[in-house]
Amino acid sequence: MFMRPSAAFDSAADRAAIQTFAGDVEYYLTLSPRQLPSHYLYDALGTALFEAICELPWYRITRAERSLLGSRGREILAHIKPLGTLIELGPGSGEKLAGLVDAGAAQLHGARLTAHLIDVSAAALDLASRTLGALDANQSIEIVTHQATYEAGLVQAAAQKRSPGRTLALFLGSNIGNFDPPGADAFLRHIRAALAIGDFLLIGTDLVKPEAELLLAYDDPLGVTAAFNRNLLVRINRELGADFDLASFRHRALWNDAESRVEMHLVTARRQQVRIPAAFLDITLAAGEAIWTESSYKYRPDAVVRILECAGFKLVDQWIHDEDGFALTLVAAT
Ligand code: AVI
Repeated sequence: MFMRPSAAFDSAADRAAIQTFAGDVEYYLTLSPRQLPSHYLYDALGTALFEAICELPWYRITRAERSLLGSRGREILAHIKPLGTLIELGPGSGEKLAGLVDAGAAQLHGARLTAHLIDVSAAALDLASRTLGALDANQSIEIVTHQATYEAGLVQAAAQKRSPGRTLALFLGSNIGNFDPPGADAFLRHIRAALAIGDFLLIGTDLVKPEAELLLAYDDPLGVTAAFNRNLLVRINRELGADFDLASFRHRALWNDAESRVEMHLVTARRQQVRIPAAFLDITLAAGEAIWTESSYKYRPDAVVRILECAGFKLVDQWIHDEDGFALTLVAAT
């Protein structure tokens, strides 16, 4: 029987997470085409590599969003009167939410706010709480963290809401782009269900742009995105005892115009047999065969509004970063 060396020290939660990972790997790697869910890209190294991607000159999402939140923060918060509660799904370092609160401070008049931060990563929640805690002392923010999936965290945040005033939920970073259209619709409806009529959602979305620009963002000359992608196999080798030959996998990014998405794949240069003991799986990959690891949907501004309307919101305002092709859209729950 396959035993990982550190198994004796794992908590029950760690073991359950490994089992879920193994089950997903077994299911998705036997689909045709073979695939792996993109949320598994984010172990500790994957998260660090993603942060490095955000600093690359060719990946403009983070910078464009930061710039819009800074320049339009005041206008954004002016729509929400009075603001009582913030809910951020995936706060990262907390720097974007802090930027918005900072930029819109004049609109808040020192109002007491509660910020619910939702993430599966305890480290991310800790960092985001410290970033928000370091904000101007004139702006009092009570921080509540939910170490949970977005769906579970939304339910918890809605149940615990105490502050009077409106709620603003934030789903930034174009994270909605990693959901396929039915998944995006279902997820936006989850957010809507956690809000009351008249509450708000601010969502960041990367926009369709010339193919060459998109491909540079997802296949950068420094190879950071390639490392981010390949690390998924490193993780499977480490956590599930697999024997993927990493050196023979090439990172491939392609623009699928019909589906309006950038896809990331890992392509093996040679035929290889792979054993994944913890997933009870043996597979043979043909030379040139690909494993599809991520989709990143790109939107047109009106398409963003349409998907939000379908999920029970109405447009309040939309701000576009023309140079970098990025949109922030503010909608109200109807
Ligand atoms: C987190 N997500 C929005 C990123 C994206 O652009 O789809 C993940 C990423 N994949 C490759 N580079 C960045």
